[in-house]
Amino acid sequence: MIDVPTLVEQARQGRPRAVARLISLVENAAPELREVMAALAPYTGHAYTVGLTGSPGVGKSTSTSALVSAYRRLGKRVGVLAVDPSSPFSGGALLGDRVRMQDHATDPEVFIRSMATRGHLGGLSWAAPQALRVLDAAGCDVILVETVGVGQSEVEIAAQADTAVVLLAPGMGDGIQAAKAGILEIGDLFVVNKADRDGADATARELNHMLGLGEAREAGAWRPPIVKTVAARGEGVDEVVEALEKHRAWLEEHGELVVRRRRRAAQEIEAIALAALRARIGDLHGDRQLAALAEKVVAGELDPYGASDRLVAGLTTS
Ligand SMILES: Nc1nc2c(ncn2[C@@H]2O[C@H](COP(=O)(O)OP(=O)(O)OP(=O)(O)O)[C@@H](O)[C@H]2O)c(=O)[nH]1
Ligand SMILES: [Mg+2]
Repeated sequence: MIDVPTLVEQARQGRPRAVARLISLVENAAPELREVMAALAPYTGHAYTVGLTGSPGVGKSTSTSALVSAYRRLGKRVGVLAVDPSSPFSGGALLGDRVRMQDHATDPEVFIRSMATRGHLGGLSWAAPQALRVLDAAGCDVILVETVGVGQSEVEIAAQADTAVVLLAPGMGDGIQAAKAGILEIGDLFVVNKADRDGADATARELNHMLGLGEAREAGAWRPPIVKTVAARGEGVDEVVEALEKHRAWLEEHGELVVRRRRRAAQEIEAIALAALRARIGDLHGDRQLAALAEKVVAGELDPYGASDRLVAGLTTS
């Protein structure tokens, strides 16, 4: 038996084990989640979330770790959610499952968690926002979400943050790659990392050109800054924090913060509803009913819309 009220209370006090257990419930799509989320709801809405995305190897984890240090110097409690499509579930390790994060492994004001994307029951769009809720209720001032900028749902997770940071590195043909993946348009802030390497200035110029940053914009519009960093040495990271704070202030000033959060909540609700519907179709009809309908469709006795109507009608009448 899981004592949800006690777990939630401990998580609110920032106890790492309780936070880890709650996120495990999210990963496992545990039946207690409904109760957990209801209990957490009044304590959410405090954290500022920052999504970091970019091609594999551009330095997202290194930058995230450097940002954690920078925010810790400001006395902030920091959460990190690394959404990692390549690694299997780490199964509950809250701390230090990535080498780069070891620096923070013993800091009680830092919560680090990685989540695998593949094989998750409800999908990433279902799980990631709920993990964020746990970290938010645990009193994190800032939550950094690292996702690899490949795959639509990974990019979406970053885009749903209060501020989306797109990282690039010189000499990887990255500008073009990023444009293909469609991640440039989500950037509120661009970081050209590995500025210790040749070509950082050229990458920044190319980016500036591609984004049309030199062109005139509407008064009051946000103009995404480009910051050069050497994350491995912590260089430029304070400038990134400064740019993040500016964007956050802009969001608040223009009423955009609440707009973004409502949009994020709408997507979250939809993801949960879709998962629930899918589960209900499975429960009610099982494969048998679906197979019977498929048989009729193949035989030409029923069209797929009619078949779908029957499936959905069964959900609402019973
Ligand atoms: N020269 C240089 N190397 C860096 C810099 N930042 C990170 N690296 C190195 O780049 C490599 C990849 O860094 P990560 O932080 O793991 O990159 P990532 O984007 O998180 O990688 P994935 O999560 O695998 O997509 C590591 O070997 C880092 O040490 C930098 O500013 N300069
Ligand atoms: Mg990484």
